[in-house]
Amino acid sequence: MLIKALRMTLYPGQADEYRRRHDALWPELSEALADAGIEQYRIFLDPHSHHLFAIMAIGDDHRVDQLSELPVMQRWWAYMADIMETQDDHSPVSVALDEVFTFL
Ligand code: RM4
Repeated sequence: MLIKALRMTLYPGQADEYRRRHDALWPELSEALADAGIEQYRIFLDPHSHHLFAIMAIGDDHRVDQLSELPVMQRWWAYMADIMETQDDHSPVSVALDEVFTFL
């Protein structure tokens, strides 16, 4: 299993709305994430910097790299673009995080 972590950025004042949208994650997107091999996906918010830290546990036989090509992923990104930093194609501005400690 692979652990992938990345940092995204929420616009100030959007924490409640971000949580509301994720509490109502589209079933079609949930299915796409699972089909791509994501076994666990957690997102933490730093309320001071507005950074979102996403941590995913991904199965060995995964297709995570293909998620960005799926229409449902693109629709979700467009839907989220008004509350978080995104690129021109609406994908979130994200920075990969380096793992520096693990306790198992
Ligand atoms: C986030 C962002 C990520 C997506 C999750 C489900 O806000 O759009 O790219 O993986 O939602």
